[in-house]
Amino acid sequence: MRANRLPTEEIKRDPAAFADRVTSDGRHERTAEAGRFRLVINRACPWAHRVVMTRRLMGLEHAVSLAVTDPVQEIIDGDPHWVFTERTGSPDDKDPVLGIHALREAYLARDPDYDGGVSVPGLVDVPTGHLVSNDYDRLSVDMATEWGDLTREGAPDLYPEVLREEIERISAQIYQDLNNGVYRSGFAPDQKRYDAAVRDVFTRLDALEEHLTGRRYLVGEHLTLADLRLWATLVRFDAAYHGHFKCNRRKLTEYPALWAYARDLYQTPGFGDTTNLEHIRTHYYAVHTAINPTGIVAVGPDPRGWLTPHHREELGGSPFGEGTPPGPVPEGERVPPLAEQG
Ligand SMILES: N[C@@H](CCC(=O)N[C@@H](CS)C(=O)NCC(=O)O)C(=O)O
Repeated sequence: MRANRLPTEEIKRDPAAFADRVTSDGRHERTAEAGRFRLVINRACPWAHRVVMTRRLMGLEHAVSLAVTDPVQEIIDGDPHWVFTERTGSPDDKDPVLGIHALREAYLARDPDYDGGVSVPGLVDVPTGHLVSNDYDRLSVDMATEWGDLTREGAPDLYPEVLREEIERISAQIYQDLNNGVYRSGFAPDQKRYDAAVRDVFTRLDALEEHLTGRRYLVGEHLTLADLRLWATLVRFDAAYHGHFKCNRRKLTEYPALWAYARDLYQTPGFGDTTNLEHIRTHYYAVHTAINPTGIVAVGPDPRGWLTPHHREELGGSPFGEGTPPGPVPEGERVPPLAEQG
């Protein structure tokens, strides 16, 4: 997808360009090792956000460092590119660890002939500067299940064996209708495809509203990767998708159960503390000039509602199951206080 060109067909998603797997036993391409890899993200990107949440919930912050790109991509050779700037903590506009300005340099270090898209999240091998994987789904699943002793004591089981089938079933629906449905709506090339996409979005939200009315989490009694997947879209809904992607039949705040569910997670360590609503609004509205040619960033909504009581604990369940919440966000990774994100 080229976000600055007028859409002529339905949004297409290519398979990940690089998908080396990292596991503690090294049975695939790479072996998990503390300090070896750097995770490059953008705070606006929902696909990257899922990996950041997984990393934090699993306590992998000490093992995999984090590099945050500027919310506004830079046009390089006609295409928008993720870049490191002083605004997001990179002195001289270069990532201090990788020494690069644009993420695409890590793709080119891996394959000098690479001419495909460059996306976040990207896991980079620090010693060589090579991109290891931009497969956000696999990165999340592997961090949740394959990093063994590098994960923290008390890390939750986000992908329990017995629930995997159910997690995958609900995840496929959420991907099609919501995670990607909002993009299909926002980048629809014509009325017919917009109508179909936006119908999918709200049909799925209606179904999830019902599903979450009597239960605290999507699957089982505690947080799973399915919740991370849904929440990454919900937290962006009113700030970006409702206006910018024209998903405006209802706001998230008009769904009692979904809005309370979303607030419950926002207030759980790993969720709100990895979210930057200002980056979300700025990125979507400023970068997608094909659908918002002036680049004017919409002002709302007031973010403070995220901190209001949700009463979802009355439904039972516990966020971390047998595990415990993660500790404080490491210095240098903290997002600004919510009131300053408006
Ligand atoms: N690469 C994955 C998902 C990751 C993704 O789409 N990331 C977006 C940001 S939210 C990105 O980096 N897009 C490239 C661009 O905006 O130029 C896919 O397309 O299925």
